[in-house]
Amino acid sequence: MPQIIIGAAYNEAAGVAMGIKKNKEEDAIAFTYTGDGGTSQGDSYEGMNFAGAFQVPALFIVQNNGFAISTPRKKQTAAPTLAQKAVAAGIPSVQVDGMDILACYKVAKAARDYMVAGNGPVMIETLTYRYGAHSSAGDDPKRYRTKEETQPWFDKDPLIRLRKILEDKGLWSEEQEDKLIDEYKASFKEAIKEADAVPADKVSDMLKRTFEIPTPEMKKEIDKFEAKESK
Ligand SMILES: Cc1ncc(C[n+]2csc(CCOP(=O)(O)OP(=O)(O)O)c2C)c(N)n1
Repeated sequence: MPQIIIGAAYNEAAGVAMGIKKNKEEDAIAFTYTGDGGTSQGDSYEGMNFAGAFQVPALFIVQNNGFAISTPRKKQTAAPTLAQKAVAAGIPSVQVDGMDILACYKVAKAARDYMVAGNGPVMIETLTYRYGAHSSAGDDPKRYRTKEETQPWFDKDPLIRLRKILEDKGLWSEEQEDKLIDEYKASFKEAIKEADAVPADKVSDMLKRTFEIPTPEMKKEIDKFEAKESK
């Protein structure tokens, strides 16, 4: 489930994991992602504390890409690593090269196996980098970082590294890649066509979906928009 309040998804994951434990759902875990900035927000500590206290199968993944929008990781916390924030909650944690797909897979699988066996929560900190802006709404990375700093990360691009490994093993070729790219381009075009064909949502419908029983203020808003939309 998407969560715009950064760090808050830690509480949701801990809650879902509690449900999994109570319902004795075998083979299930709850997992959530946040950025490095998410771990500077109080909710993430609460979520980890809850998960640790109740030993529920919640996997906390921190995508440490070095920046919370423009705030560098070093200015956000004095903690030498983000992974160690979990240690205080009694949660085992690990740092992994987030630019290495196979290393990430190995660590994630080990964490999942450990949790499914009933061992409680885990935290994984992936060390990575944000290539572009935080969002297209006014963030310009040129204002807070240099090309010299950025370039070494591009050289470690996980997709290029994985392609090299697969090619070395004879499992992938340029022809296969070209074919796949063509297939994706076609399905992308198709998806855009389908999305464009969906009728535009009405504001009143969006408001009606917000609460099962609208509050009096919401009801006024719905009436206002319905009056406008019927013109
Ligand atoms: C509680 C809360 N405070 C502030 C914001 C505004 N905000 C949105 S994203 C963000 C930074 C998030 O940093 P990080 O998790 O590292 O994401 P990244 O910049 O790497 O995309 C902030 C402060 C928010 N969404 N929620």
